[in-house]
Amino acid sequence: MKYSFQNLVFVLVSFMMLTGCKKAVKTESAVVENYVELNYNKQEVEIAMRDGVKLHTTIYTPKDTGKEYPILMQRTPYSSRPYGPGKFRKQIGPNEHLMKDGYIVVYQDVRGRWLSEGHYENMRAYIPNKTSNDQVDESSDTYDTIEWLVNNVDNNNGKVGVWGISYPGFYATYATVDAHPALKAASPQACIGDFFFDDFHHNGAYLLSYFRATSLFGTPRPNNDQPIDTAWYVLPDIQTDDQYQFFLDNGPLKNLNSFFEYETVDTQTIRPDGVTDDYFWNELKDHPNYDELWQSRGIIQHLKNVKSHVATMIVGGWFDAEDLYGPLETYKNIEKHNKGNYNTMVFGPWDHGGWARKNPRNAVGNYYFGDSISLFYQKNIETKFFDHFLKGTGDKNSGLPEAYVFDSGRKEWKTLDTWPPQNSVKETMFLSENQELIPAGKDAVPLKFISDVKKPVPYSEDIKSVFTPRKYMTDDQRFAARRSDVLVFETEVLEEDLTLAGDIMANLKVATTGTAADWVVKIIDVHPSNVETNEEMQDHLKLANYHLMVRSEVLRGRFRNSFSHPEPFVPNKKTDVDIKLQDVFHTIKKGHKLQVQVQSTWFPLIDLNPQTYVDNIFEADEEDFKTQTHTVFTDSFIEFSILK
Ligand code: PG9
Repeated sequence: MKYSFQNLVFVLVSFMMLTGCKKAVKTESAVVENYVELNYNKQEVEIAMRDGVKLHTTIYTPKDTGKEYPILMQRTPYSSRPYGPGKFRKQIGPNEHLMKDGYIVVYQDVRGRWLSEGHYENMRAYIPNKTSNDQVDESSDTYDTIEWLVNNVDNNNGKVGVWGISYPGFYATYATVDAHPALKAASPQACIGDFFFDDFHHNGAYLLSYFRATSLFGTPRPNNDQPIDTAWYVLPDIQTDDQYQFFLDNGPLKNLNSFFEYETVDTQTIRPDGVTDDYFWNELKDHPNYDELWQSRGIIQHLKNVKSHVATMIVGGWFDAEDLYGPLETYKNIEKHNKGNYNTMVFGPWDHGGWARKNPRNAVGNYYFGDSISLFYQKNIETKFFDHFLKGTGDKNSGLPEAYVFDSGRKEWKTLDTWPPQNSVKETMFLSENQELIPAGKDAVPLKFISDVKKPVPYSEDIKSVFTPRKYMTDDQRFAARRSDVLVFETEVLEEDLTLAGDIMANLKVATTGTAADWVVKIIDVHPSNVETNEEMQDHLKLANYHLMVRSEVLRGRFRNSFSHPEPFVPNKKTDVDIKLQDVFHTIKKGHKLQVQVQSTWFPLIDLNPQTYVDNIFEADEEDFKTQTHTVFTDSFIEFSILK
């Protein structure tokens, strides 16, 4: 009797269920709940850095000691927990394929966080040309950790990979700077590049929507900064889901200071300098410009000499609200300054970290992009990358392309030899007084709108009290298009597909009756009326005529000429404001329209601009906030990167 494969699997699984066999079955099906405990040993060690500070490090090693394994490490400010014997993560490593293939997986609390000793510095500045062991940063901490691991962990094959999403992604990028020779693969994912352009600021505008996240990094540990295994910070609670009304009623940013005094946080910490305010809130409010504090902590500037023994795969989401600047600039700068390196990028239709999730249906907010996009990435891209460089599998060049990018309009993957694509060309479209986007500019007509500080433009119809904003990146923009303080410009219905592939430059010619203003540009794919609504859609919305936001960006107008040296506007003087919008890969299909919206408030995604110039908006008073009349001239133009 010939047993079919299915029968064999059925017999095997039945046998194991009958015998209560505990060893996890390595099938394609979902991994059993306690897979890690069944297949890995866990140890926790304190690894001494070159300055003597010990970092708490959790090491998962395969129980099968019959072979050697590469090491995959994540360094994190979010804790390497669970701590203590007998407590295991449900999944370890970047994805379950790698976990099941067998790797030594390491998680480390970075310096000054959780159970690691030392003092935490947000986005710790890199120290070039170190001359002594007391000069330490995340590069030296990573180097010292790798040195310890390869010399002390049993059954390791001497090859190390690092990965991380978001802040852990920043540490993965950092690992490539003055990299340890055993570091062979790094995958910074949604990696923070610079807090003045990622997360807490966009082009100098403060992301008020990050308000709650401030304490996460701002509160020093209690008992004078001693290692601790439980969360010590308290996220401020505004006690309402209506963030728009709360922050509008709250008025100037200075009224938020009280949320960051120590009496509201359950800790008796006295900072080393005796200051009792929240660290990070102080830094945000005392450094409104791109000064040495922010500049010194950006990692992008240090990617000029990444050793060629480190293969890099930068991963990001086209609809990532938190870190888009970081992964794009990380990929581009490694590519620009390290010509011989293996450096690739993967960008898909994901929000922050979406590629690491296992839900088979991939959507961002209201918008559905397809099934198993993340699962495809995990199995066929991420696993292939690490297996190749750490286990030597696959052909000589991993078989992966330079750019694995998803066209969010056509909803399909493309593999390209470069990013941006070689056949992507700049095309200019001008704004017109008839709300059109036209290929050739006409006379400069002033289009005016009232920017009312009492009625700022909401950043979404669906504003909730969030830790960080996410969903809005694909929100429908019809609600905004119908406001008199949002200027709308759009093409005719497209007679053929138009593929945006690369960055977008908005070259605005503006004026204001005031002396300060923010400028927001949104790029929108206007859907026709004959499209099927998908299940993710909010009840009151339909996909027919959906105004899908594809890209958006703000520039705080004072920084139009320099992020470090802000300038007021001269009232009523026509002024250039150029805004770079991050890369997109999106086909606006035939039958759709390309639309551009221009506005000056985006609340409370970003804080409200007083619209009268003050040196520091975090210190502005109620009377500084004034409604103004803004003007956009129709010789403003948008430079798109179009795939030919
Ligand atoms: N980049 C993300 C973040 C940083 C800081 C505050 C809140 C979020 C992240 O690490 O997830």
